[in-house]
Amino acid sequence: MARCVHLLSHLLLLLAAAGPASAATLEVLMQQADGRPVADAVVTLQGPAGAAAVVSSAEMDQRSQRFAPHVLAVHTGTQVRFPNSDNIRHQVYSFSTAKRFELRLYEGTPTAPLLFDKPGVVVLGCNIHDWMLGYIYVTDDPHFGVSDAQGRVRLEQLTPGDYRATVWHPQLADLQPMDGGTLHIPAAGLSHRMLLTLEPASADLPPAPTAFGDAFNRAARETAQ
Ligand SMILES: [Cu+2]
Repeated sequence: MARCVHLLSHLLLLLAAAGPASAATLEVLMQQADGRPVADAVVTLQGPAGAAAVVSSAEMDQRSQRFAPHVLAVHTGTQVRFPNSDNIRHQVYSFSTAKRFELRLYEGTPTAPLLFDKPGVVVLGCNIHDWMLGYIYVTDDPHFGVSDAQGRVRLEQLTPGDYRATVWHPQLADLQPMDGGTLHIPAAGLSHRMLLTLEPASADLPPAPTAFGDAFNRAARETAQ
């Protein structure tokens, strides 16, 4: 009996030691078929129960007349602040069913953040600057991340096991999420490459100064006459 208890305590010690060390890391590389990295791709994971990286607040800034970040991923129930780092006014709105809103002309950060309480894609625009386009991807999945300029997403503190991956990017057909398949993530972690087929991007940059365009169009009209 004493021996049995001794074995059991030994086993418990081993399990305790394995606890934190068994948190695995997933590294995803998002690429197009030709090898170009895909930035701003969201990957979300559903999987075995474990510590979920639920963040309850986030920020969608406006800098140089663009949304920053271009794509923000948040968990359902997150409060999002909309600071304005530009010294001009913006009027941010969305007609998306997951979150319909309009922030009246403002400078600086509106006092109250907005609650994103439904999963889905929220397309952001600005009434003043037509080219401004941003996205908030709201997910029920406990683990998620957005790829950087090199196409990399890193998800840490995952319980080893099988996960169901979902991928989203603003240039996927019809703005629909894509099934990312099942990923078996061992305790040692996993590096995984995902291929995305993207539609052409719509510009989210300010239009080029029009002086040249106007002169060009005038010259073209005159030539045509
Ligand atoms: Cu604006």
